[in-house]
Amino acid sequence: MVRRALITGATGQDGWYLTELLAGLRYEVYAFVRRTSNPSTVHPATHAVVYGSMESYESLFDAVSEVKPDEIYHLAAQSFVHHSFLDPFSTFDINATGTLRLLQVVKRVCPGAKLYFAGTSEMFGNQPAPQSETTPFAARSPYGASKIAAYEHCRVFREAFGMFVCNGILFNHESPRRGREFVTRKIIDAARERKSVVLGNLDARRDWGHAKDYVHGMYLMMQKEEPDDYVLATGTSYSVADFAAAAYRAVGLDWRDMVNVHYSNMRPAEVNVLCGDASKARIELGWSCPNSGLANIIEDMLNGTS
Ligand code: G4F
Repeated sequence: MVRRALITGATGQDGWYLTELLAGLRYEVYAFVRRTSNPSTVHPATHAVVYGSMESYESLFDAVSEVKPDEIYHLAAQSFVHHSFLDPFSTFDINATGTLRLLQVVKRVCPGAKLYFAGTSEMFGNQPAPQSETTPFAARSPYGASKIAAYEHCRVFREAFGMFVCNGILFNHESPRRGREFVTRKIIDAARERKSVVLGNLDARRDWGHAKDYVHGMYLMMQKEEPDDYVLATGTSYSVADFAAAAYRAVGLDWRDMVNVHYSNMRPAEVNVLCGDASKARIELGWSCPNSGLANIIEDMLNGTS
């Protein structure tokens, strides 16, 4: 029996690597894509594209009815934290209400399907590190707040209706397919071209892993008998300055000559230190992150090999 996976947010970084992984495992992968998205970013191994948006209950209903997926990987989101301060309404509608629309559709159309929800370490805000599944949430951005609302709905549907819904709580993960608005890609693009870059807060610390490892973790969560919530993280954090220093060093330049700071790249509220404890995923899922590690991520992003 061929397994069918429906991926929302299939045109993003994680959608790309997840499609590659699932197609390699002989899944039929269906990409749920906004009509405005650039179709060229759908992985070539995609079985079929179904059009719709997280704002449209009807389009979700039609897509899920048509595909009848065994597994749904819900990655679609307004995922740029900075933008969420400027447009909290559409951030909430896409991320929180959109997830609720999908949950309701799955409940009505195929309640036996497994659903993965892309939660995030942004939900922890400034809680002390290391953050794990038992760390209380304390969002610092409309993005984080929208993801907490979605996470809670996923938990409620799991408990109230017995649906298989997993919440991944993923720390930052990068790759050559990372969007240009994120700090790692911004630094890497500048370093590769031997140009200077204008950044915001250099002191913020992030636990950066490689997207390839993290989509594998999503898949492992969905293979469990019982749904649960899992943190995926490397357990090591670096500052934005550390990342810039390492990236420019890799091309033979001194970051102190290349990095400038402008307040327009600062956020009204910052998450200062994210560093995750992924012990539960390592023990219960057998998850590991062999492609992660700062030097490997930087090399991969500079070379754009995967
Ligand atoms: O690369 P970032 O924009 O990623 P951020 O905000 O940590 O969010 C990413 O990871 C989350 C998981 O924790 C995801 F949920 C989310 O969707 C996204 O993938 O910023 C990283 C850090 C921040 O502290 C930011 O203030 O870098 C700092 N920073 C400094 N200068 C900058 C810049 N960020 C951006 N984007 N651009 C700058 O010029």
